Amino acid sequence: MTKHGTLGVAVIGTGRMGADHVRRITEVTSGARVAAVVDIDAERAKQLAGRIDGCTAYSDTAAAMADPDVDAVLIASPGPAHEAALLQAFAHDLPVLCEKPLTPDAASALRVLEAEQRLGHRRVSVGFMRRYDAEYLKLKELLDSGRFGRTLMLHCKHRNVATPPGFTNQMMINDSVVHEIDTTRWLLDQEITAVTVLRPTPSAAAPDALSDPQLVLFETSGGSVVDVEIFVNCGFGYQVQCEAVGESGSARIGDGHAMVTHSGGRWGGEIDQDFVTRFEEAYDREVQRWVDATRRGETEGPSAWDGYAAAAVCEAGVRAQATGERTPTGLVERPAFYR
Ligand code: ISE
Repeated sequence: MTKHGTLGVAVIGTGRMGADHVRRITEVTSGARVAAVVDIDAERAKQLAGRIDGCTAYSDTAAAMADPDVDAVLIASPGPAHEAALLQAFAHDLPVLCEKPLTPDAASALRVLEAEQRLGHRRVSVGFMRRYDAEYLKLKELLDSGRFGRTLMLHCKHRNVATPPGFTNQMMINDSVVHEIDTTRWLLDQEITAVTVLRPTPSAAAPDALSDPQLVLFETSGGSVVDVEIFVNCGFGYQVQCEAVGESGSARIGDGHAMVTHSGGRWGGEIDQDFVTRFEEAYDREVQRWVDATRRGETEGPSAWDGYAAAAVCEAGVRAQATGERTPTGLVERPAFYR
C-alpha cells in the first residue's frame, strides 16, 4: 500500500513524545522513515528535520498531510489539537497512530468515531502503549485463558516521581488514570460502568492545588471491581503495578524485579524514574506493530472506539472527583463498525 515501499510517516508535534517517536522511527523501527515533522514552533521542526535525510519541516498539519511522501501520520501533539489532525488525516485517507488521548472529551471523540465511520474503514490506532508491554501481554493471555476463572478484581498502582508545573487534579484522571481505564477495559474485555474517587489527606509533598494521592474505583459491565491508587508525587520512582484476582488464583505484574542486588547486608534493585524508560520496549513494539500492519494495508490495536470509551470514563472520573459521588459513565452504544 505504501507508495515508496518504506512507510513515510509525518510526526505531528515534536514535544517529548513526538521527538521520542521521531528517534524511534529513525533508529529502531524497520520499514518506516520520518518523511515530515510538524510543529507550531517552526524553528524546532526545522532543526529536527535537518537531522533526518529526506524529512521536510512544516508548521501546518494540513500541508504535511498533502505531502506526496507522507503515507501515514503519527499524532503526538497536545490532546486539544487531535480532533482537527484526525479529521485532516481522514480527508487524505491516511492511516493514523494517535497518542492518547484520542481527544480530550467524549463529544469530540464521538465526532471522530462518526467521521471514521463515514470514511467506511478503520484508519485510527490509539497509542495506549501498555497493551504492548511484555508483562501486560502475559497477564492478558493468562486472564483470557480462563485458568483462574472469572476475574473478580484488579488492584492497580500508578505512581509518578513528581508532576510538572501546572499538573491538575483533572490531569490525574485524564493523563494518568486514563491508562488504567484502557487496561481495565482491555484486560477484562468489559466496559466501565461507574467511577468513584476517594481523596485521602494529601501528601505533604503534593503541590498546593493537588489532592495527591487519590483512590479511583471502577465498576464494570461484567460485575468486576477495580481500584487504582494514583500517586503522582510519590518521590521515589515510576511504578505501574496490576494484580488480577480470579476465582482460583491471582497474578501480579509490575514488580520491576529485572535484577536484584545483594550487597553490604542489604538486597534491592532499581526503580524506573519515568514512563519513557519503563515503557520503552512497549513503545517500540507499538510503533513497529503499527508500521507492519499499515504496510500490509491493515488497521489494528486500540481503536477510535477505545479512545472514545476512555474519554467518556475520564469525564465521569473528573465529575466523580469533584462531587465525591459514584458517577455512572453513560457510554453510547458501541457501533457495529467497532465490534
Ligand atoms: C503521562 O502523560 C503518561 O502518559 C504516563 O504514562 C503517566 O504515568 C503520567 O502520569 C502521565 O502524566
